[in-house]
This record gives sequence, structure tokens and C-alpha cells, in this order.
Amino acid sequence: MAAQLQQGQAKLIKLADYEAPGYTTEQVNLSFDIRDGQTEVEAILHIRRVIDSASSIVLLGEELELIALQIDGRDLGSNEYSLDSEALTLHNLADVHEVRIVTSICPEKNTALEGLYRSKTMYCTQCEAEGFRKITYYQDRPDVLARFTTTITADADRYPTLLSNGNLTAQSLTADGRRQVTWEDPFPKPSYLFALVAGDLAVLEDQFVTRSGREVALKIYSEPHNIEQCDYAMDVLKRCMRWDEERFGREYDLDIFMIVAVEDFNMGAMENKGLNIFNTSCVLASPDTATDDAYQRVEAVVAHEYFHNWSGNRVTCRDWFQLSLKEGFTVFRDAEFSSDMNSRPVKRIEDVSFLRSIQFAEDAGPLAHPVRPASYHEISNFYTTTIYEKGAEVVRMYQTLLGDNAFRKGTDLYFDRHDGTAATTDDFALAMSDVSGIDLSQFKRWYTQAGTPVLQVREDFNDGTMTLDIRQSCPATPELADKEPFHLPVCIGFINAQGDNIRFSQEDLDQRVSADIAVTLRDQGRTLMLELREQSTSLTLGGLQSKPVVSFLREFSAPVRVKYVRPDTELAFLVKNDTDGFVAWDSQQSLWSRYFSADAEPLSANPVQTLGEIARQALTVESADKLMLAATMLTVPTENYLFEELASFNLDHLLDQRDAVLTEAAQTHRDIWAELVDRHINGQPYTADAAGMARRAIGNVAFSHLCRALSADDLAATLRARYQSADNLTDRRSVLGIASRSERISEDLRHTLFADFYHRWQHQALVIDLWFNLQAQSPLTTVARIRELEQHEDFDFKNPNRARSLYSVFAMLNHRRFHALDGTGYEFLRETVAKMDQLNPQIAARLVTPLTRFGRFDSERQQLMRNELMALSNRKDSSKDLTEIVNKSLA
Ligand code: B3K
Ligand code: ZN
Repeated sequence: MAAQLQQGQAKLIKLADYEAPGYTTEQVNLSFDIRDGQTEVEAILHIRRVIDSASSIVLLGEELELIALQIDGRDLGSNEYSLDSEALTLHNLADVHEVRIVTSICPEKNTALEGLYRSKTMYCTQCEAEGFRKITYYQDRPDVLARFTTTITADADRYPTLLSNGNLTAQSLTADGRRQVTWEDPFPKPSYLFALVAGDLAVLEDQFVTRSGREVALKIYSEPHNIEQCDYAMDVLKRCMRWDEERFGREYDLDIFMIVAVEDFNMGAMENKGLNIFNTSCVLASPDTATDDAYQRVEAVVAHEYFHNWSGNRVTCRDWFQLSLKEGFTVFRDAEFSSDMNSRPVKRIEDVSFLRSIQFAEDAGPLAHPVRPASYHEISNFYTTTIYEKGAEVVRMYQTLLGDNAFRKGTDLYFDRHDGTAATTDDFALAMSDVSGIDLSQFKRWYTQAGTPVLQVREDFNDGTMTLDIRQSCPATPELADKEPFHLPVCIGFINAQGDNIRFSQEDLDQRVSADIAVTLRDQGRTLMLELREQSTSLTLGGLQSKPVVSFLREFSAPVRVKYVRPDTELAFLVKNDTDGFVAWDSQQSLWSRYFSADAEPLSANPVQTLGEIARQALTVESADKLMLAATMLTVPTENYLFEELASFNLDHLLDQRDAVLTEAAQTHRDIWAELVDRHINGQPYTADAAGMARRAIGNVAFSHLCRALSADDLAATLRARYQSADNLTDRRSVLGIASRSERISEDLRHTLFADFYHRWQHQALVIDLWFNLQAQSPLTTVARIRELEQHEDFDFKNPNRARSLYSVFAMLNHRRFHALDGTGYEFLRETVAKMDQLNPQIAARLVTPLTRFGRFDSERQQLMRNELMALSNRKDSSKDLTEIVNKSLA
């Protein structure tokens, strides 16, 4: 039994206990008076009774100093309200009132970065999920939608930029020379979408004309030294605004849209109405300061936050259990945007790879929870990959089941029906079934049952007839042991011996296919969509000349694991022939998984050999999409991916085996790597477009393989030369990544390269994050060295990006050191988490994640990891964020 934490233990909030509020707030007038060390906030709330029997209102508030409280202009008697550390409750109320509340807060001391806080030279806010209650007493719950007017007063010289949601309606200088502005947001919104920024900021301006002719001013603000790096985000913004009109029929609704880049931010960005606030890492980009991956992240996050204007803001969530309603849907929307802007199969592969390495791990561990959780202690802990990425998979399945046209009708209906209100995942499902006539009641199990379903597939070919038997099951998870079967789409294709898709007409389907389930044709007859509902399903396909190879789960049509008994040679065939990029890639991954399996039989097809074939094929292609796809297929699965894919493994052996096979692949295909490097890297100047990105992707994968095949002397010379000639961060990162972890170069050379990189980019925070990151993930970096890096003058414990680039990277990627059997890696993480929890509980609760994944390691490591979790559990003063994660892990 785990020791239960006393201090941080918070109340369990349950979906089943949801009650609509008796009063609502219709209008809020906020005034902020910002002064050094103290900000005074006046809130004037216009409240109205909405449930006849109600007579009191609960205004939540934390860490606030209450200075004044009045109702309808008079002070309150002590029997008219009650106040504790979490709420101010007003009693004996009539139908409508005007409540005036004045509070005092200290943003300068706010290290949790929730509520109003200070980041470098500016003030900014983060209110989702429950940060607004750290600003003033309020009905801080998403089903209360009010109109906000915000007045900000601050020193005119130091804070000339004063921003909030909506439109700027007044600005002036006060009698004592302070600057005062007023913003009015015409759209009713929940408090979590409130935002304020005060600073001395530079701005990049542009304009967008919506399809109905509305002129929208676009502004991206940053501290002046970063403004040169905002052009790409602006370009993305304009593209995604147009795309959302075309693809989802969603138009922007205010006259101004602003983004502000801040250095200290707990996560990626925040979709506050009309005033998105971004972590600099998700908005800044230039060839020298952002890798191609970083550019893609900027593209995805700018779009994601913008898309929230409809999926989240215009239609918001009734309560936080519905979080995936906005997050899963918006991740799906941003993924579709990125797919349209870049290579669709590559985006799908990247997403599946992430899902398998991170979300599957969560779903298989002690913190597993459904896409719509039934309870929580601390909502911040539920901004998880299950809510986001699995939630997006659930939305994708609606689209696959309904077909593109009906799905679009469904999203239109959902937006129309719920515009200006707070909705639930049931509302979303209802819109989808109303437009399609499909009964989605069983499908809704995806929202209530956690765990990754498993499909067990058996095939049989006899006398020109192919039979596929599919059985679904789902492992027990903390909230539920016995699962009911899921309703899910499985897309499959059949490939003939010549390597071509067999195409089906509706007539073929009627005559040759027999199944106990609905089967629909997709992709001009090349793909069949099977609708699984039962635990076991069978499909037969007759009239075949010879045995076809099944292309299973095309486009990864459902977030499941597949166990398919079939020869390795068929996988190799799919790697080569499948037109579905995902299945081709997936087949190569399956070969790798078989290769690394502890109980592997000798393979009839070797992934090193298929790797060579992919590389050879890559020499014959030119298009950016094809080169990108080849680059993903040439990447050997990461350790984290293998941890999730392999039923069991011996960690040390797996790491050694992975290193050895990388060397084998490098040497076996050395000439092809050299040729790919020659063709795509050498002498190619940097271009920021898709073609340039694809060249760098394939070139750098080939380069890292090639480096393993070079002699020590050649390696040193090659790294030096390529570091010198690199004209962008993607290439520099590739060289430093190899230098950081290669035992075959001298310590001296490693040091020289890292020192040079540091001196050149010392003033670019995001590049220095990468400098810490690359060192932290190298197996050559010991815990002792990490402790030295912590002492570096550029290390800043309070800055989430910097902390993540050292600690999270160490614990997530430096497997040799973090999982060292002397327990020093685990111990170091525990110490760090405990220290972080004093400052920033949200970050601490994320940082501890690698310890909670103990279940997949051997018993000795499990014990060591659990010991550290126990030590955290025994601490007296843990936050409720950390307490919930630690206790659930040990339960
Ligand atoms: N909605 C925010 C996340 C807020 C997290 C608060 N702990 C960013 C996003 O998903 O767009
Ligand atoms: Zn989001």
C-alpha cells in the first residue's frame, strides 16, 4: 500500500456530481492597476439568477488579498458572505446584482506561472484551466460565459503595450502620467479565455481579409530582440485562417487577432480570445535559430491555437471532463492542416509514432484514464496525450466512419447548434449521428473506457478465398477491468503478387465479399472500410487467383495495437509495395520489433536488408513528399517506441542491440548513405521550402548512418567540416547530435564544437535550450555532468523551457544514465521534482512522468523507481498536482 500524502491531498471532483450554476455572470468589468510588486484588481460583476431555487453564488479565489466587497453599491454585513482559502460565497441574493470586488495580487512572486505573472520584462496571464481565480474572485468554471471589459493602467514608459481580449476602445494618459487602455470583448466567454499582457513590446503587423470581406488586423508581439523571428508565424497564421474557411467553413470574428511570445510559459501556447499567448518556442523561427522540426511545430501550434477560436472558444466546454471536446478536435484540425501543407503520410506516421511511444505508454500505465475522465483531483494533470492525441484519433474515427462529406455536415451542425454555449462530448456525438443516421451509442465507449484495444488478426487462404478473423480485446485499466467491445473502423486493402492494389467495384463487394459486418468501399475501390462492433468479426473474399497480401489498418484508421500472425516476408513485401505510406512504414517498424523481440525466431526478412532497399529506392526519387517519406522509413525506431512495442525486453541488452544494428546498417549500406549525403547535402544551399526540408531530412538521416561507418579520423574530419559549412540549425543540430554521443571522437573535439556553438548563439535562448538538450540526452552525459550543467550560468531553474531541456530530456531520452542500476538517475529526478514542486507544481507533475512508467522495466529497476515515488509520497508539503500523480502511480 502506498503511503498517502496528507498535505496536498485535494478533493476528488466527479463528472457525476456536475451541477449547473444557480447564478451566472453576464458582464464583467475588470480594472488592473499594475505597480511594482503589487497589482490591484477591481472586478465589477453583473450577476443574474438562472435557477429559481438558487440564493447564493460561489466565487472561487486562491492566494488573493480581499480589499473591498460591495453589492449594489453597499458594503456587506458579515452574515451576507463567507470566505475561506478557496472561495467567497455570497448569500441571500435576489435576481440580479452588481458585485464589486477589489483584490490585491503579486505577479512578481508568482513562480507557478498560472494567473497573472511576470516573464522577463513583461506581465502576462495564463488562466486555463483554473488560473483566473488567482486574479480575482469569480465563477471560474467554463459554463459561465460573460462579456468582459478590461481596463489596464501602468507606467507609460515601461509598459507602453497594454493588451487584452477583444477590441481596443479607449486609451489615454492619466493625470499622474500613467497609460490607461480599455479593451472590450463582444463575445461572451468563460474566464479561462481571459488574457492580459503589459510590456514594452515590438510588433509585426499584417492583415487578413476574410471570405466575407472582414478586414482583420494581425499582430504578433515579442520582446524587441525577437521580432525578426516572427515572420514565419505570420505566414502560418494567414495560411491557417484561409484553410479553416475552406475546410471547415470557419471564419474569424473580431477585427483584430494578436499573438504574444513570452519566454516563461508552462506549455506550448494558449488560445485566449483574440489574444493568443505563446511560448517563444512555438512562435519564433529563423534558419539559424530553429530546426525544421521547430518550424513544423510553429506551424502546428499557431494553427492549433487559431483553430480553437471555433473549437473551444465559440463553442466551449461545459466542464473540464469535456476537455477533449476542444483539445482532441483541435489537434485533429491542426493535424489535417499540417497534412495539407506538407506530406500527408509523413504527418500521419509522425503522429502514430508519437501516439505509440507516449500515449500507449500512458494508456498502459497507472495513470491511464479515458478520453472523458470520470474524476480528477487536479485538472492540470489531465492535459495529457490521451485527452489530446487519443482524443484526436477519436475525432478522426468519426470522419472515417461517416465519410468526409457527412463528417463536415456534422461539424457544421455542431458549430451551429452550440455556438456561444458550453457543450459536451455527447453533443458532438449527437451532431455526428444526426447528420449520418449512424447509431453512435457504442462508439461513445471510446470516451469512457481507457486502455489501448488490441486486434488479433488471423488470415487463411484456401481455394481462391481469403478469410480474415479479427478479435478485439482491451486490457484492464485502473478505472475498469472488463471492457465492452469498441465500435471502430478498420481500413484494409489487398495487394496482388505483382504489387498492385486489387480494386473492387460495388458489384465485387456484393458478390465476392461476405462479412458479418458493414463494409464500405473507399479510395476508389482500393480500400475496404470494415466497421467492427463485435468482439470477433470475420470477412471472406472470394474469386482470387493467388493469395493477396493484406494491407491492414490503412492510414492507422483506429488507435489500436495489432497482432497479426503473418510471415516476415509479407511485411517486407508491404514495405516495398504498399501505396499506403503508413502501412509501408508500419511494416518496416514491425520488422524492427520482431528483430528486437526477446523471443524472436530467426527472421525470414531482415529489417537491415529492407532498410537498404528503401535507401536504394530513395536514390531514384526527387519529390519532396517521397524523400520525406523515405527519411522517416530510414529512421530506426527510438528506444521509447520499442519499449512500448515489445512485449518484454532486457533494457541493457536492447540498448546494446540497437547500437549494434545501427552500426551494422551503417556498414552494410555505406555506399548508399554516402551517395544520399552527396546528393542531398553537399553543396546544397539552405532553402526554407518543402524541397529544402526534404533534402535535409533524407540527407541528415543518411549522414548519421554514414558517420557510424567512418573510421575515427574520417569521422572527426567530417564532423568538423560539416559543422563549419552548415548554414542552418537543422544541419548543425545533426552534427552536434552525433558529436555529443560518439565515443569515437575525442573529448577535445566534442568540447570545441559545443563551445563554439555556445558562444555563437549565447543570446538566443531557444538555441541554448538545444545546447542543454543535446548534452542531456547523450549517453556520455552522467548525472554528475548534469549537475554541472545545472550550475551553468545560463541554466535557469525557473524557466520551463530550460528546465525541460535539461531534466525531462535526461529522463526521457538518456536511457543509459537515467536507468543506471545504481539508481542515481532516478534519485536525481526525484530530488529535482521535489525542488520544482516548491516553485511550479504543474511542471513538477510533468517532470515526474518517467518515474511513473516503471511498469515496463525489470523488477530491480521497478523497485528503485517505486522507492523514489515513495520518497515523494512521504513528503509533507507536496502540491496537489504532484500528489495526485504520485499516489495514482503507487496505487
Ligand atoms: N488550451 C491550452 C492548454 C492549457 C493548459 C493548462 N494547464 C493550450 C492548447 O491546448 O491549445
Ligand atoms: Zn488546444
